[in-house]
Amino acid sequence: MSVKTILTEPNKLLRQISIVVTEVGSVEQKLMNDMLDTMYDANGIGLAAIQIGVPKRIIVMDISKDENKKEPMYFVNPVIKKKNLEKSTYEEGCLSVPNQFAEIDRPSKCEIEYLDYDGKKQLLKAEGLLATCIQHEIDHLEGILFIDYLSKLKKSMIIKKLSKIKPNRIIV
Ligand code: GNR
Ligand code: NI
Repeated sequence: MSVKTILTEPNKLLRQISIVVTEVGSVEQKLMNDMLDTMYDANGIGLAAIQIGVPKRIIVMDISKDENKKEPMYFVNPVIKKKNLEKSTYEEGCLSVPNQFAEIDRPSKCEIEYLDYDGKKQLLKAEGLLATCIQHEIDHLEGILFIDYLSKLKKSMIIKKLSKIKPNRIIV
C-alpha cells in the first residue's frame, strides 16, 4: 500500500490510450490498492491508473459521502454498454487538472460491464454522480480529460495556468 505521484496536465502520458488487462492477478490488485491509497490521500472520488503513470485499463472509485465509511469500487476493462440520451450537468474537477472546475454535460445514466477486484465479470447500472464519475474515469483510459469538452479558449487558458506550475518531482 503506497501513495503514488499523480501526473498533471500537460504531461503527455495522460494522453496515452490505456491497454486492456488480460488477467486480474496480484500485480493488478497491488496496483488497485496503491491507486486507492493515492486517491484517498488526494481527497478524490475516482482515479484511473494512467494518472499514476500506468497505462492499464483500471479505475478505482469511492463516492461515499461518509469519510469514515469507505466504499471502494474497482473496475478493470470497463466498457459502456448503454448510455442515456438525456444529459445531466455536474461541476467536474480532476486530480490531473488541479484546482480547475467546469460544468460538463454527460449522459445521465449508463451501464458498465467490467471485471471486479477478483476478476469476476460484473454489470453496473449507474446514475447521478456515479454515472458522471465512471464516464470521467473511462475518458482517462482513452487519454481524454474533462477540459477537452470546453471551448478552445477556456481549455487553453487552463493549460497555460497549469504549465506555470512545477510538476511534482518524482522522488526515487
Ligand atoms: O475527485 C474527483 N472529483 C470529480 C468530481 C466531479 C466529476 C468527476 C470527478 S473525478 C475526480 C478525480 C479524478 O480526477 N479522477 O480521474
Ligand atoms: Ni480525472
